[in-house]
Amino acid sequence: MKPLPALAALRQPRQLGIRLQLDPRIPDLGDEDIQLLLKLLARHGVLCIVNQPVSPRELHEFAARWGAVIELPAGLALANQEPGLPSITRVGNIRPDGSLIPSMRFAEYWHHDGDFWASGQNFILNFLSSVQVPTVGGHTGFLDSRRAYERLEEPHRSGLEGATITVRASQISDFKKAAPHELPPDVQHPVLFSHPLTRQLALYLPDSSTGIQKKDGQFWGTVESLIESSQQKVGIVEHAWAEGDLVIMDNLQVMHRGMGGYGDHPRLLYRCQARIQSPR
Ligand SMILES: O=C(O)CCC(=O)C(=O)O
Ligand SMILES: [Fe+2]
Repeated sequence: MKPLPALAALRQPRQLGIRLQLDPRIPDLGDEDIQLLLKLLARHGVLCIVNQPVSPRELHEFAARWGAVIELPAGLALANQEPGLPSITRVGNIRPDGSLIPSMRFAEYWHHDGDFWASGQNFILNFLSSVQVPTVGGHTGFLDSRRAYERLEEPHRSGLEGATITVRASQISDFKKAAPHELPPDVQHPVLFSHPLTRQLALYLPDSSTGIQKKDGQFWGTVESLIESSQQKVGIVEHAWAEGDLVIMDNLQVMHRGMGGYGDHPRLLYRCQARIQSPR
């Protein structure tokens, strides 16, 4: 899809992910531009702003205009953060000194970033800036969890009312090397929730081995089975990165995953996260 100017994109019907071409550089955007982008993000779930290479500092400052920037402990950030700027995680396989981390595998399963924070604290936006694109693989997948709710048939829909999923950070595979003090406590999320900006219902399907508990405490099924059936119904969008892409994603209405397949080809994305306080 050809990238659109932001105002034209506002007239587009909802679709998962939209490509934008912005004239000013990201650091030069005004407050009203950010408001417009937030509206677009609330509608489309993912924005890809093309041709916007940014430094780690610029990415941090841009994210800070949307919400409170999150600084993760190293053990929750691949132990590969930008030196002197721990809010920037270096996603991929390149260390700050340029050396390659062999056989890197990260986040190659469907998830919402921030699902280990308590409900109300998990409205997390990701800002991913593509620095180095591997010659093979390395795409990122997106799954529309709002549409997944809309496509949910009875009796599943009512069966999931009041259902919850427990997230144990210690069981998240990417956090296996985290020190115990870096791991947040267990949290429980409702599977059905109303998005704080759009008020649309969506599914929230965090990574959890404990499965989905119905309102009456009975086991509903595994999270993987609901993700799998959602994926079959709504499909996925696979983003093939170009250098300079700046992708913003709303972790409440979209799931994502690394699609892998880049072996030891160099791949680097800068990632920053900002928390939006949910309006009450
Ligand atoms: O590597 C990817 O494509 C996705 C990584 C990811 O899940 C993240 O940065 O939050
Ligand atoms: Fe992620």
